[in-house]
Formats: sequence, structure tokens, C-alpha cells
Amino acid sequence: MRQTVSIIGAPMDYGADRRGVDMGPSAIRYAGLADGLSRAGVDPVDSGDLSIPRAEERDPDVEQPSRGTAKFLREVEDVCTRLADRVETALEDDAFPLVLGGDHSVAIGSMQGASRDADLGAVWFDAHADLNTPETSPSGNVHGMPLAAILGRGVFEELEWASAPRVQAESIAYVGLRSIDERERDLLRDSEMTAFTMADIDDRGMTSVVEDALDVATNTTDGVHISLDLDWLDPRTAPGVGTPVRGGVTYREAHAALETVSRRHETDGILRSMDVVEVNPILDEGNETATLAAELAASTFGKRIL
Ligand code: HAR
Ligand code: MN
Ligand code: MN
Ligand code: MN
Repeated sequence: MRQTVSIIGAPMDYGADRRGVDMGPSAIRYAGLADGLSRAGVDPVDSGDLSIPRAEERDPDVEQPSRGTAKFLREVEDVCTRLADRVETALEDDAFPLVLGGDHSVAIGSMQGASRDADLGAVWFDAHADLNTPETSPSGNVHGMPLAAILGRGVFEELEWASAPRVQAESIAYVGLRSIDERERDLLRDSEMTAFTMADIDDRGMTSVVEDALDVATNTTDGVHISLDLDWLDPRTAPGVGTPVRGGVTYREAHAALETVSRRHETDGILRSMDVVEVNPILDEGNETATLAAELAASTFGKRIL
């Protein structure tokens, strides 16, 4: 039986500085996501977008909790709470939730929803560590904080909507890290997370690094969440992102990585949920980055050349 993949759009830009990332879900769909998934052998069902009011429409009087520098925390809470419910419902219907961002703060909702009935591991494909707290963040942008939030770190401890108690630091692995803020580095060093940097990929090759990352994420968990931030790729390959960092993974490496995930899923059924985030069509060139996002999602479900 073909697996149903439930496409859930989360057009959120409250977690990022650059407007336009809210158009990500449309651009990724337009780039042929559903077609690519069908050809990969799964059954895509489009569940539409969460409705998210634009920044201009929101009530300026809404009280923001004072949590260090975190911006739009109320709005992020609202979106992530509804997203978590959508993800949980998809899983209850035996569908695989594929969340389209939006900025990376949507991962708080997807992982929270995916871990309500399971111990969840994660592989974080990203240039950034996304481990800031409102105290350590240099920008106040929540898209630099989702992992800290999920793990209930620091000030997030009190934010019940943000933490995912069935996600453990020791079951999270980064792949492709190359941009960490100073205080974020200390948080990472003190944590039980596993970080594979770009240098590890240079030394060992992508396939072997991803195999190890999957070992981390499957160890004592019921399933794996894949979080794919398009700024993981080199900006020459994926220009449509708000926070580009040079020296990222190549087109081929990216496909090799998700194909490795797919092969492991085929043998061991490891995957539970995924999000594809940070595509910013305003900054993109000819929808290239959205196309890449759609292709990589298809690779995750087994698109093969032969
Ligand atoms: N670390 C920086 C901050 O906290 C930049 C965050 C990066 N943006 C993302 N997340 N796209 O991966 O502001
Ligand atoms: Mn990110
Ligand atoms: Mn439930
Ligand atoms: Mn990033």
C-alpha cells in the first residue's frame, strides 16, 4: 500500500526578519511537490495551509509576553499550537505529515505534534544550530530558537506550548552546521546533542555522516523527524533563503543525504514526520530554491534515477 503524505502548509514569517518566507508553501507546491511525491511512490494529499494573519493585520495591542528578546512569541504560539494538532491528526489518520514553512519556528509545532504519541528523534539539516534562547539570541528571531524551545531550555521551560517532553537532546543530530552564535556554542557544547559540521562532511562524505546521524535519531526512539532548512545548502544552489551562509552543501550532497534517509526508511520504516522550511520566494531566482525543496522531499520518499 502506498503511504499517504499529508502536505500541511504553515505560511509563517513571524519567526524571521525577512518578509517573504510566508510564501514558501505556495512556491514549493508550484514547483511540483505533489507530482514529485507521486513519482517517488507515495500518495500526496494536500491539507491546505494553516490560516495565519499577516503582520499588518494583527492587533497591535495584543500583549506580548516579555521573554528576553523573542519577537512575536504570541503569534508563534498560536501557529505552533494549531500546527501541532494538525500533525497529530495526520498521524492518527495513518498519514505522514509533511509541513511546509514558513520560517523554522514552525518546527516547534511539527515536532510537538509528532511527539505526542511517540519518542521522537530528529535530524536537523541546517547551516544554523537554532538553539538560542530569548536570552542568548542576537536577533530575537524565534527561527533561531526552535530546538531550545522543544527541549524546554532556559526561559522556554515555562512555555508549555513550546516544549516536547518526548524529544531528548541525545536523539538529535545536526548535519551540515556552519553558523553558530557565541553563546549558542556554549549551549551546544553543554548539551547531549550530536553535531556533524560541514568539516565532517568534507572529511567523511555525506552518506556516512547521515548514516551516523540516523543512528543517533533512531536510538531508543519510535521515529525520526527530518527538519530540512534550505539554508543548509550553499547559497549559490539555494539563493532563496533569508539567512544565507557560504560554504554549504552541494546539490549532489543534498540529494545523497535525503536518499540515504530514504534507504533507511525503506528497510526500517524510521520516518515519522518532516518539515521543509525557510524557502523565501522573494529572494529566490526563478523558483530554484522551492524546486530544490520539492525535489529533496521527493528524494526522502525514494525518488530514484533507475
Ligand atoms: N543564529 C541566528 C539567530 O539566532 C540566525 C538564525 C538563523 N536562521 C535560520 N535558522 N534560518 O536556521 O538569529
Ligand atoms: Mn533553521
Ligand atoms: Mn493523540
Ligand atoms: Mn538555517
